[in-house]
Amino acid sequence: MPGSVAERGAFIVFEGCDKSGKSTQCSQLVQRLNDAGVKAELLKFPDRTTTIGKMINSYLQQSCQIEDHAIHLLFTANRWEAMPRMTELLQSGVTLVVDRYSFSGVAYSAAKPDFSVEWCQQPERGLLRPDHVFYLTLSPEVAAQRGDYGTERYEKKEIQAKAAANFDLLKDETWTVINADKTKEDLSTEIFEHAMKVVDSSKQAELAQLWL
Ligand code: 2DT
Ligand code: MG
Repeated sequence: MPGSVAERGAFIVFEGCDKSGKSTQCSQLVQRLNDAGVKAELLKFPDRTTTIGKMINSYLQQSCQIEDHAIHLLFTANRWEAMPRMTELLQSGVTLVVDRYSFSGVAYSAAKPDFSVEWCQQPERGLLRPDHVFYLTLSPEVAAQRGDYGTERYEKKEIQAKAAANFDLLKDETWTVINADKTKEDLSTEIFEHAMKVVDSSKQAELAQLWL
């Protein structure tokens, strides 16, 4: 079209506690978007494949200790190192579906004693701001039915409950809270329909920065 500027992709994030089905929903959304002719890629934080990500992986698997402030900053650095590539993909029209982001960074670190939400947000300031966040919540009953947590650090009821309370503090108008007690198929249809609207409304919008 003459005079039209290139359309960018949408930046869509999934947040929620463990076992909320985030990863499944992320993959299904990418699949459905691609099937609908929308170029989309799946990303995940922490990205355990980079040098920083490998340190985070060892920490989560409890094979090393890292001081609480230091690990918080490593999780953040793991996002900063991804910014150039994410910006390029979005600018080139690719929609990014991202499994966890800064909100997990803040929610889990601020669940530790003596950590404030504000302190945790500070190093995240200026990262790319998502166009939309799907926040998957799970009732404690359904969470219990889904079986035991794994053995990674943070996979404990008390920490998940504190993280959930912190997520609630971070919600804004760009979030949709989705009750994930429903079947996978119902959820995935609901999310896809909403995501298509986000893809549409993000095309001409400027990329923005988080918490500035
Ligand atoms: P996964 O189970 O999704 O791989 O997450 N976490 C995650 C943080 O503490 N800070 C962060 O910035 C991010 C992205 C949540 C592994 C765990 O890491 C936590 C669960
Ligand atoms: Mg996990």
